[in-house]
Amino acid sequence: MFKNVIVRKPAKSMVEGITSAPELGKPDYELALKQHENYRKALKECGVELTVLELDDKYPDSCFVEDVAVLSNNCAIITNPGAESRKGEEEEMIGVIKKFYPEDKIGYIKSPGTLEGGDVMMVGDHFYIGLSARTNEEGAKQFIEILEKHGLIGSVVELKEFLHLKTGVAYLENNNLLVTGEFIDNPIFKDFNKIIIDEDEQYSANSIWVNGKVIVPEGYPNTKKSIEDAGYEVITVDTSEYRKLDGGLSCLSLRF
Ligand code: CIR
Repeated sequence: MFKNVIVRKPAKSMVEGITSAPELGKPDYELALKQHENYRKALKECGVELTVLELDDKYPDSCFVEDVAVLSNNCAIITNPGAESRKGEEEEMIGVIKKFYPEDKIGYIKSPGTLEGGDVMMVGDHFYIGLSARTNEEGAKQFIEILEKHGLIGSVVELKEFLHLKTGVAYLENNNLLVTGEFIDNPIFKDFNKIIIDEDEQYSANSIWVNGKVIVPEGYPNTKKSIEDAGYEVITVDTSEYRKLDGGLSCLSLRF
C-alpha cells in the first residue's frame, strides 16, 4: 500500500516541454492545471497523503516528478535524467525526499550513468529497469548496486521503441500486468497475467495502481473495461495536455 504521493504542479513553461508528437499541438496550460487538480483528487480518493510541490518554470518537464526519483519502502534513489533539459530537476527533489528518508537510505545515480524513473517498474522487491534513450547501462548498473545494498533486486529490459519502460507496461499488483506493443511477447514478462492493451489504446498502458484502485486515462474504453473485468475499481482522469508531452499518469507522481 502507498501512504504518500509527491506531485509537482505543471510549470507555465510546460508549453516548451519535450515531445515526440508535435502534431498533437502545444498543451493548453489552463486545462493542464485543471487536469492536474483532478489527478490530485483521484489520488486522494485512493487514500494517500499528498505533498504538492510548487511549479518550477526553470524546468518545462518538471511536473513529471516520477523521472527524478525512485522511492520504495527500503530506500530512495535520486536519478540522473538522461534528457539534457531535465538535468538539475533531481536537485530540486533531494530536499523533499530528505523529509521522508534518512541520509543512509538515499542513493544517487551519478554520471556517466543516467536513469529516469519512468524506466523503473517495481514488482514487490524486484525492480525492472528499461534500457532506453534516457537510461543507460551504467545507470542501470548503479541502480542495481544501490537496490542490493538495501535488500532489493533489479534486472534490465531492452527497449526498442517506447520512451520509457512504463510507457508500455504497468504492474497492477496480484501478478497482473498491463502490457502493450513491443512488450507483449517479451519473454521477460511471460509469467505475469497479462492484460493486453490494443494498439489504438496504447497510451492507456500508462495507468497506475494505487491502493487497490486503478487510475486510467480518460478516453480508453477497452482498457477501462479490461481492468474492471480483472476486478479493479477504475477512476478515470483526463490527461490530454500531458499526452502532448509524452507524459501520462505514472509520470505525474511519486507513490510510496
Ligand atoms: C520527457 O520527455 O521527459 C517528458 N516530456 C515526458 C516524461 C514522461 N515521463 C514518464 O513517462 N515517466
